[in-house]
Amino acid sequence: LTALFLASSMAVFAQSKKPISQPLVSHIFTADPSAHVFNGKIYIYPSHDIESNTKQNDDGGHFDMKDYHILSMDKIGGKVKDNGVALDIKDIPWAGRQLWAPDAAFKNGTYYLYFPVKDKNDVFRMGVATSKSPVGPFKAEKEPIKGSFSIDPSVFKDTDGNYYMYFGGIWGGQLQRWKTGTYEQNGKLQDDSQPALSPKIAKLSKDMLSFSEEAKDVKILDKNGNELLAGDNKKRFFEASWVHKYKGKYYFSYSTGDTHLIAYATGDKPYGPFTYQGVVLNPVDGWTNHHSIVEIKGKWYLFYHDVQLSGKTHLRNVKVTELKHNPDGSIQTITAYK
Ligand code: FUB
Repeated sequence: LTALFLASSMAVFAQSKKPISQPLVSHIFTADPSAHVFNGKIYIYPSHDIESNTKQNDDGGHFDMKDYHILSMDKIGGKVKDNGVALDIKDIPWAGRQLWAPDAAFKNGTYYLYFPVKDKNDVFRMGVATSKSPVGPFKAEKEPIKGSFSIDPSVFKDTDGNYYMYFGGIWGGQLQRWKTGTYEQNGKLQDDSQPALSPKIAKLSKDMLSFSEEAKDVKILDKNGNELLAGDNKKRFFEASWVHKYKGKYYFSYSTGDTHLIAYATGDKPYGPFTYQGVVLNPVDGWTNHHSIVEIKGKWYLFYHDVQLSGKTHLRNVKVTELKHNPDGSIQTITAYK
C-alpha cells in the first residue's frame, strides 16, 4: 500500500506546469484553507504545516501540526495578514498530537474554532475553542465535543440560521474505525463492492459547543440513486467536507483522497442525500487536496492548497482562485496549472 501511495504521489507531482495562482503567504506553510467572510473581511482558517521530521506513512503521521495561525485580508488580491498563534496544542487539555484541518463559525458575538486532534489515546476527536475576535486567541473547551470522531470538521450556516457540522475522513482520518457506530481500533474499510463509508453530519446545539443530535451518514449517490461504492475511488468520499448553498441547492464537496480530486455532489437538504455531479478541482501538486468554496462580493472563490513552495507533501501553501457555476448550476472544473 505504501509503495502504491508513493508512486501515486510522484505521478501527481510530475503533472505540474505553471500555477494559475500564487501562495497567499510564504513565511509559513499553510494548508486546508477554510475561508469565511465575517463583517465584510476575509478570514482563512488553515492548518499550519511544520517540519516535524516524522516519517511519511499512510496514516499521515508526517502531518504533525502543533498550532493554528489565522490569515486575513480585506479583499481578494489584497495584502494577507498572519495574525499569529490563535490556538496552541499545549493549551488544549485533552490533546495528544496532530492538529489537522480546522473550520470556524460566528454566532451572537462569539467566534468558534472547530478542530480535529488526536486525543491522548491517539484517537481523533473534534474540539471547539471560542474567542471574541475572528483571529483569536481562542480558548479551548476542556473536553472534545461529545459524540465527535474522525477529522476535518466543516461548519455550514444555513440560511434559516441553523448550523451543521460535516466531518470525517478515511485511512489516517480513522472513519473506518467508527463503521459500526462504536470505536474499533482495527475497523477496516468496506470491500470495493460495498457502499463507500459516508461522511457525517450533526446539527450543532444553540450554544455551538456540542452536537444536538447523534451524527448521521451523508449519503452520496450516483445518477441512478445508488450509493457510490468503496471501489469507485475517483468519486467516493475520502476527506475534506465542505458545503455551500447556491441558488437554493446544497453543494457537498470533498476530496477523493488517493485519486486526489475535489469532487462535488448536490442535494435539496443539508442532510442530503447528495447526487454526484463531477470534479471541482483536478489534482494539485502534493498528495492531499483540500479546499473551501465561498461567495465574496457576488463572486465565488475556491481556496485550496498545493506544495509550490516546498515540493513536499506535508509542507503546503494556501491559494485562491475564482470558481464559476454554469447557468445549469454545475461547477466549471478548475485545473490549477496551465
Ligand atoms: O492537514 C492534515 C490533513 O491532510 C487534513 O485533515 C486532510 O484533509 C488533508 O488535507
